[in-house]
Amino acid sequence: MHSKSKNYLFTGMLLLTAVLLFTIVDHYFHGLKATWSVPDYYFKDKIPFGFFWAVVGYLIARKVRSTPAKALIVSGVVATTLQVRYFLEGYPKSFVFIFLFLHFAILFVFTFVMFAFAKKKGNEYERSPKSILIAFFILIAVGFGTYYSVFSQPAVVEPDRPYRAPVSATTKSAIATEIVVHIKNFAFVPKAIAPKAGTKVTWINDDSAPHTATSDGTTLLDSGTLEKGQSFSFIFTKPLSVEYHCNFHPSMTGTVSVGN
Ligand SMILES: [Cu+2]
Repeated sequence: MHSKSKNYLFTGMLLLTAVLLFTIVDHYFHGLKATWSVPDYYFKDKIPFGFFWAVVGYLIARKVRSTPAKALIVSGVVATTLQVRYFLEGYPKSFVFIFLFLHFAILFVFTFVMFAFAKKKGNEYERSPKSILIAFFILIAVGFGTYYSVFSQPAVVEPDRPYRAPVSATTKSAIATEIVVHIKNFAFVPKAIAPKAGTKVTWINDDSAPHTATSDGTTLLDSGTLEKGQSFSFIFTKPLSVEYHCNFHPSMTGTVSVGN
């Protein structure tokens, strides 16, 4: 193989390793608090997205000799493009800025270590097959680490019962109808419902992150924390209109308009 293409292969593997390590750490931190939690697809998306922008950042930083400057450019490009995306998706500004800083800091550490390792292993344009082999094994190891820590979640136990216990004949006649609102991918589905008075509304959390269904400014509706698979039911007895949200994720909102 041509030494130049060998060098690109090596650099590509190092960048991918940095992105994978970053995803493991990121996954760990987002799991610490309910307010920091994000949908599961967030991590799956982050790897190709991060790798693409890391390559772009590297191409920009290629001519820079100093390792810190190189790491600064690559991590800056990845962290910025990541947050531009979340901003466009409607995440609150505070979330965007806090994570811009955190992602940048963590990425900087990883890319700095990677570039320092690459430099120590010899001239950047004469990569030996041995160092490519080492990088390859590190990449495989980190790849498996990412898979086990991020994608094979600690066997989240599916509720061993259906979401609702079978409704007995008497309850069934007492409750005219029931509407189910699923909480999925950080949204209430359907977002707006219009039940008749006397309807039972049930919220079911299908996400692995905890959520609530809490009315805005009133104490009418409050599900408390719903963990994965948990549900909350409420019977709306008279016509009214209520807006509600999730206490952990204020961008999650919904409406109930009860009619006659
Ligand atoms: Cu929520």
